[in-house]
Amino acid sequence: MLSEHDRAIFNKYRKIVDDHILDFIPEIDPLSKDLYDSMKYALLSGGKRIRPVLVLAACEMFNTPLAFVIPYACAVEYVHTYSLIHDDLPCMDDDDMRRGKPTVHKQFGEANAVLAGDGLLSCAFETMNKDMLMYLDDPELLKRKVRAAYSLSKGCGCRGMVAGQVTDIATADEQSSTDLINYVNYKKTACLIRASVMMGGFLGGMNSDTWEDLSIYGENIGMAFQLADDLADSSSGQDADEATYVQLFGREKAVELAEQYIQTARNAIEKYYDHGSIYRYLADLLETRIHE
Ligand code: GRG
Repeated sequence: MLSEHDRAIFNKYRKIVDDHILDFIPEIDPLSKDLYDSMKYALLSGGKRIRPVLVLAACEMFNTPLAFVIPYACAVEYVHTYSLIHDDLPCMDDDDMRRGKPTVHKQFGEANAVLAGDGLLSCAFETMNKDMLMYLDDPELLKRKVRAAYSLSKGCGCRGMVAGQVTDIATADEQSSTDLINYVNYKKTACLIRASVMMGGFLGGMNSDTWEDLSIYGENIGMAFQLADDLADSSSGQDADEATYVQLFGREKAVELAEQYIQTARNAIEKYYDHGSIYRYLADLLETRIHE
């Protein structure tokens, strides 16, 4: 049962992301208007904003001012949006529709879609670096921001999401094993979700005990998130030829495993529940989704 209180807090933060999502896109020369239009199209096409809200959880958990966190929350959504644009391309998943609308390459052409992804990825790091410039005289606060930015770099890059996508493609024709599926799910999906949680923690100045708890939460929520997505795809007949945990072991086992991840995530953060409605809500929401 989803708590109305937690849902209201989650929605409040989601609206904050919606209100600020274009704020950090730099002014783009009219000669490059296609770039702005395609990035804006993707950013405003109805994402759930789960990753940026997980960054903003720092405001609730550590009482961190919104202005301190919002550039980093938007940076994560820029990275996530880029990954979806590239994932939809004909050379990858070749999807025509996302969130009920034509994908970016269908709307703006393939070259513009590649460039919109490149633009968003660059914007993410430009946004964080520009913000850090304002803290050069405050090493303590700057440290928090550098750590948050590094967390995103690691989560989305060559040891995280991009690595997962490459492995997924490289092993598409192989007989899948549990280890391989877990590896791909961890890298492709959980790394960016964990990074979002950790970014919030770094920005909020977490201590080492909290680091451990948030890391466990982020990792397990991330793994459950991918299983929930696979379960939803299997219900709708999508990705029927993809090797997923659901394909390999069936829905019942996948639900059971997702429950285990969700429970581990909950155990890690329940002691923070007074200030952790966002974390709890996402765990509850995922639990609802896997039983749909
Ligand atoms: C192309 C470098 C590169 C990476 C792509 C994220 C990814 C890797 C591929 C997308 C395919 C996919 C379904 C990955 C699993 C992650 C996932 C469940 C994405 C969807 O996230 P949501 O549900 O999306 O948060 P919305 O639409 O709400 O933003």
